[in-house]
Amino acid sequence: MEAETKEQAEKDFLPLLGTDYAEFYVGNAKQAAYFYKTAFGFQSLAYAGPETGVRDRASYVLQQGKIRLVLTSPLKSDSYVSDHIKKHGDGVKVLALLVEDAYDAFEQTAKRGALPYQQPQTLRDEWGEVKTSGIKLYGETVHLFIERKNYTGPFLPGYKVLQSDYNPPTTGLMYIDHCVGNVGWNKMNNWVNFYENVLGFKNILTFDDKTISTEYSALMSKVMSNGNGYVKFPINEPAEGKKKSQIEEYLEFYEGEGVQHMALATDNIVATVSDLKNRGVEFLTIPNTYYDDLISRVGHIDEDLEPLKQLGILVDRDEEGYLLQIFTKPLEDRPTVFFEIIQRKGARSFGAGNFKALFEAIEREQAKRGNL
Ligand code: TYF
Ligand code: FE
Repeated sequence: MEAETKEQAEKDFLPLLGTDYAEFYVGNAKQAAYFYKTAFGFQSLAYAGPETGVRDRASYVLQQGKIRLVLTSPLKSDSYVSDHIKKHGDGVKVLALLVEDAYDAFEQTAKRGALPYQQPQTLRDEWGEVKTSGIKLYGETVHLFIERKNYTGPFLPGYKVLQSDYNPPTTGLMYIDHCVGNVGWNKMNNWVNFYENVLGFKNILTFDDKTISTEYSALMSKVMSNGNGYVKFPINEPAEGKKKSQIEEYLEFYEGEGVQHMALATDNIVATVSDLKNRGVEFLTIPNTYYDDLISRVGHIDEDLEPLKQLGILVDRDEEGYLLQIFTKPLEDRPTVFFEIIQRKGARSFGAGNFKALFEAIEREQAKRGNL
């Protein structure tokens, strides 16, 4: 057998099978679960709290397609969850990644410089065992590694199936396409290096302050992807511009670095967004003039223009195809986390052609809040 090059030997040190779940720390998980079920069509999956022997918090696990959200609230003020909410408001604490081997994931990343968040442990219940470990990410956000190949339970040991009588229909959301982090001034490359060196990711796209129209926006962004492309984490940092960067506004109100948006994929964005709007989800609005030259800009698309225009859905094309996307307003009173709804039709990019229209829409919201 030929000798393996160093690169080949290194390349699969952290095989990721996908995103296992995203956990939000929120002030009132019961109400948050109601919101994500009612407005976004998530389904009740599991629960942990006093009724299941957990004394200090309540966690609701919701699912739609492959997307799992966990909503966790503290039951007392003296709690790491309370501390997190007091500082950041509702936000994403955990981005959990599905791995083959959670002990090895910890060892491999720790030896490459990851800061430990949770030592590897094995959790057991009547459905088998789950192995987990965790490392620190930007701000107070963390990555957990989840190994569940010997587990048949609803979620994790400690959780029980949650049978709810309230089950609004789904809205067609299928999987998490990407999760974007906002980091501090000049910190983007630190986190790019972290994803490259510690997790073995690659920088697949870069938007510098020249690519992004300088007139309107002031941010830089690099997209990090793992080897199989299942997991993508763009990183934004603020840049100096004429107006206050949307990233700066986030950092101010989140009181630190954290997850800015999660992009949720659908295979019928017109149906999904119509449904979400009818359920009260609020989206950023784009001027009608955006649609005047859309077809000359992106060429033929399968969708009728009129519903896209009615709903405010954006379209962009790259060498491989096109994508449709739209952004919700912030999901909290603090202008922090929001969702993107995305449908990919071949394109693997992130909608750079929409940045100007999108950032102008964000700036109109910033101005309403007095933060521009
Ligand atoms: O994830 C992306 O790159 C796109 C566009 O502050 C984007 O969704 C980039 C930066 C930003 C908001 C959206
Ligand atoms: Fe995005």
